[in-house]
Amino acid sequence: MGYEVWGLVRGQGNPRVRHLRQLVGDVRLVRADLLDQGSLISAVERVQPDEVYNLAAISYVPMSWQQAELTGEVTGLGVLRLLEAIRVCSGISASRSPGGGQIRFYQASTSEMFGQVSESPQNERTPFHPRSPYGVAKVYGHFLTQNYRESYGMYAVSGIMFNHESPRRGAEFVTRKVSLGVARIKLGYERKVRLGNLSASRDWGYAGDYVRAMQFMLAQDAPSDYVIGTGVTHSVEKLVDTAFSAAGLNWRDHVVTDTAFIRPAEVDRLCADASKARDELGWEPKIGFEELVAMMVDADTELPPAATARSSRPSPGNAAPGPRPGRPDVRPGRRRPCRSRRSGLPPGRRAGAGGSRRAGTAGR
Ligand code: G4F
Repeated sequence: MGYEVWGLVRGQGNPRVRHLRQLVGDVRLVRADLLDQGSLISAVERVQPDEVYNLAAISYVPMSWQQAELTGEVTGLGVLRLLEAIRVCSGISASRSPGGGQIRFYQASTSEMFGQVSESPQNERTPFHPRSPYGVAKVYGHFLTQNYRESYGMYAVSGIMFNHESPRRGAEFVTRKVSLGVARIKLGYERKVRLGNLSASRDWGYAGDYVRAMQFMLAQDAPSDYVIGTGVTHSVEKLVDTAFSAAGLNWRDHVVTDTAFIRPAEVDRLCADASKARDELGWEPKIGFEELVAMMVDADTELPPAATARSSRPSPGNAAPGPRPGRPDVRPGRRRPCRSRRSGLPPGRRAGAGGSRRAGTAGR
């Protein structure tokens, strides 16, 4: 694709490294940690990137109540350490030097910063009201990126990304939890999937489309922040209905609501106004909601049996830490014959990228 991509990995004997090598064998790896300033400076010195994409975070919102301080350190202060590493390695002094440095920086900001929204849809001028330690930490990273742009003239931008999904999504997030649940039920491994708030609404898009937007953002003449989303919002209940229908199942036979997954403070409804990205970047999403959900259900249905058969029971790591009043609502289920649907895209398709540049990505 014209890019030489480096990924940042942390920790001793990190088991994800082997998985990463299987998925994207051509990505080169460099060791560093967002908690360790010196290691980040060394990584930037070694790779000499043209572009740095900071996708690293403790990104599972319920986890941010359980480990609020660590979330602040990684998701918030990690942005500061990465920007400082770029600033130091670029030789940018403490005084403003417009256009200083060659390294372009992308920060993964999030629609969670809007939280309890004051207007809908949300655009780049919508005020922030985050509802979780994760959202608060992301607001810090967002404003810090803007501040380094204004203070040092660095090419540093934020993409305010609404929820973006794919067959590679972690199993703790609701889209993948549902697609895996559907696959397990369809294949006869399980009968139920336990979920929290079905009335929350999200603007869900395809991750590959959003990666394309990130690349466009770093290719502009002037740095600027952009909202990235589809402009179409659906409830969790609609997601569930669409996913079960794609497999020929009725969700009401299989979905159990469980207060363990209700959050202490919820973001009720998010919807993007991405008109700035459309007008200035020429960006538009290519994959719609139904196609995305069918892609994820298909991919999980075709996983090797060992992967699909794993238990999806709530664990301390994926249940919300909020109050747990009452008992779970458990409804009797029954099996239905299954219908298979193919999507036009291969599962896990990678986003396209052009040019001939070195990109470093930080993912946690
Ligand atoms: O899939 P979710 O966990 O995603 P959430 O909280 O919107 O955050 C994701 O998107 C953000 C925006 O891009 C990112 F910044 C963030 O890092 C992450 O990638 O939950 C979506 C909705 C919530 O309202 C939640 O309460 O689904 C509701 N939900 C209902 N039952 C559930 C469940 N969420 C999860 N994870 N598990 C459930 O059982």
